[in-house]
Amino acid sequence: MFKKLFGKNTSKEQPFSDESVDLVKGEDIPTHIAIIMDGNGRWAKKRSMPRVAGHHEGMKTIRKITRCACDIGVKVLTLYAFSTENWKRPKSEVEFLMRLPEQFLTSFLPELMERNIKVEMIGVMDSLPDHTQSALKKAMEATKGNTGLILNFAMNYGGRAEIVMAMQQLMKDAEAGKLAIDELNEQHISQHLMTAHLPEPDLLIRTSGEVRISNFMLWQLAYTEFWFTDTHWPDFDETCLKEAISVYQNRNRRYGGLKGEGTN
Ligand code: V07
Repeated sequence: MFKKLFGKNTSKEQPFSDESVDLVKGEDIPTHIAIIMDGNGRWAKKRSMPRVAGHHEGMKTIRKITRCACDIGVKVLTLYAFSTENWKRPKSEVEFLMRLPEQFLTSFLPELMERNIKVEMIGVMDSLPDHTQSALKKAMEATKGNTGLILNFAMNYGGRAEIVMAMQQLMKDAEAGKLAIDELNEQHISQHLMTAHLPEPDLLIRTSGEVRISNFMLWQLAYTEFWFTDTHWPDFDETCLKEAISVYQNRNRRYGGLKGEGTN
């Protein structure tokens, strides 16, 4: 029952066949995939390496998965890179993490341009270090004319904080007489989130065995399919991504086109 509900990775018991990977080539590719990239520290610990080595390796996985998502025809890839909770980590680790966007972009920006990928952010940029903010701004600026995959990084992001900010704006609108309280609806809230211009995620992936959403895109995940795997983020690869998409496609097939008609 649990496996049925959550599609937990069963690849150890049932080797994932090439035949099922082929499903990905068909129709019904998820438009928007969101990923909680967990397990970098655990990956490093297993190898007696410092946690930061896991983060560095995790960055390489982002490149691999971005390329793969782009090739498959995914339109939006949202990656949870830094949560509002992550500030509680040791100062040296936070400082290392804040250098990763610069490192990533220095080596990967040319390929992002070649592949017509647009970099976007959700989260509160203001409280990030200046050097991190400039790297992020530079990447967004350089790729703003690109029309392919949207690579959306969640940086200093928290789902509840995002909803609070939307509500603050809506209350200001109400106070200014621009919105009647009785007319407040779900669309108003969606349109005031940082993802207002994006479709909601079709598929959420979380790596490394934790089965929770940890304050990630709380509003936007209302109808999203969830897929959890025990694989640590640095070990996540193209086959894992295709397996997740294949599970998503099979679930959707089972709905028989009834999705959005009150069955979910
Ligand atoms: C971070 C590496 C991947 C695993 C998860 C946590 C550690 C890439 C970025 C990044 C962010 C914005 C951007 C370009 C790259 C990143 C942080 C952590 C904070 F425009 N990886 N990565 N940012 N990790």
